[in-house]
Amino acid sequence: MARYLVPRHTPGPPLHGGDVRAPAAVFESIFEVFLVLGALVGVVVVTYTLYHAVTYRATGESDPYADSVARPVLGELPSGGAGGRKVFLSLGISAVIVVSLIGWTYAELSYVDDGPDIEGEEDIRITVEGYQFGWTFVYPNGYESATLRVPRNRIVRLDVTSRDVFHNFGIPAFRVKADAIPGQTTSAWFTAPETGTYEVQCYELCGTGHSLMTAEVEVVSQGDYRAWYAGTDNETGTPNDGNATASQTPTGGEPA
Ligand SMILES: [Cu+2]
Repeated sequence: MARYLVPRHTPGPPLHGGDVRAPAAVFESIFEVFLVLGALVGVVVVTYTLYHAVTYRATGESDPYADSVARPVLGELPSGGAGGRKVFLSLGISAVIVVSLIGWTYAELSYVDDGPDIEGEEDIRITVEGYQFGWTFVYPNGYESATLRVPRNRIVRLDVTSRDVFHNFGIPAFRVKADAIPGQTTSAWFTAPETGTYEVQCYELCGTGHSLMTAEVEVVSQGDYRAWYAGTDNETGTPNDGNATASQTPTGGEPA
């Protein structure tokens, strides 16, 4: 597994001058914002609770605050804490935080869903076909491969479908995941900032070979990609790239 996580750095032009955020970066920022806000709210709530637990702890007397504190009864809004203002304040702050998070997250996920709109973008649109048990990648010129070879720092758009049963195409390193459903096409996109080899997995239990339904993503420099792609013109068939094992039916009957 580790070999998929070690990128080899190659210098190249930045992705559209930094205009395009990769889905992986979007998910990363959503995670960070939720982590920071959640930790912040947690610290405030726990500190406030502990402070009051210590301040108003039982001291052996029956109720030392019986005279100074009005205890609320069931069904009644607490009148202590500045006449219930605290309750409305905390509800209000919570509502503002939650509504803002929902709005912001929705906008972020819509961006990932729609994909970036870039003028003059080199069209790298690849059809992904899932089958029991492997993946075929079809390039615009008809070239088919068992390995997804893409240039780094480019928008790669995928049209994902299936030849037989429901599959789910996923590249964990790039936070890409799309249903592969026969007769339907699901769109997905990603950008890969670093060259290297990454792993494709199927994320929908699709039969005995489900767990073997992997493929490799080879991210190469833009120059290498153009040179390679020019050599694939009108050539059809799975190239001998050593990844053909993914298409073989497993003999072990391994549980998925
Ligand atoms: Cu599958």
